[in-house]
Amino acid sequence: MPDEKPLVGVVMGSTSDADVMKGCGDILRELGIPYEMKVLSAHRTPDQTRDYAMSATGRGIEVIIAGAGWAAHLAGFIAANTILPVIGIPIDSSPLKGNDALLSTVQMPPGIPVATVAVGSGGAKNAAVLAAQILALKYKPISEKLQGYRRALTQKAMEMADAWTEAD
Ligand code: RP5
Repeated sequence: MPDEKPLVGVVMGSTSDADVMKGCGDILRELGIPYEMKVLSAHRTPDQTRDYAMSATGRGIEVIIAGAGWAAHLAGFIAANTILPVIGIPIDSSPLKGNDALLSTVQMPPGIPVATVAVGSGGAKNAAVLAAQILALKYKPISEKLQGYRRALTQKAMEMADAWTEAD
């Protein structure tokens, strides 16, 4: 996989977002999807973020995932500068526990959507799965990996339910 060109661009607003974003990379790797991960900020490095968004298609990126906290404009700013699908993860890094990031990520004006997933680490994982679902329309191996991922989830849930007793 390291030799393959990335299909997914994963960006986060700060190095402090890395713990939350880790689950995103873990699932992309599990599904065999080549990706790149970068730290870019709509507020602190706007020129570099714009360049990244505008060059993504030319570099072979097909989906962008952007995670940010506080007044999170990263996903929306990237969406404004590319027509690639953009998935936004509101990160719960502020005193408002991600409520601020959720609204600033999800409430995009008509015409410039950001597909916003759940707040925090669960959302980071779901962003990877959603990116895979988009890519699965075109790449059969990714579709097969996703189907296996779903089967494993179901299997695990059934095993846990079978092992559970009220005494637990
Ligand atoms: C946002 O501000 C980042 O996405 C991060 O969640 C938050 C805080 O960043 P740091 O001050 O920790 O660098 O832009």
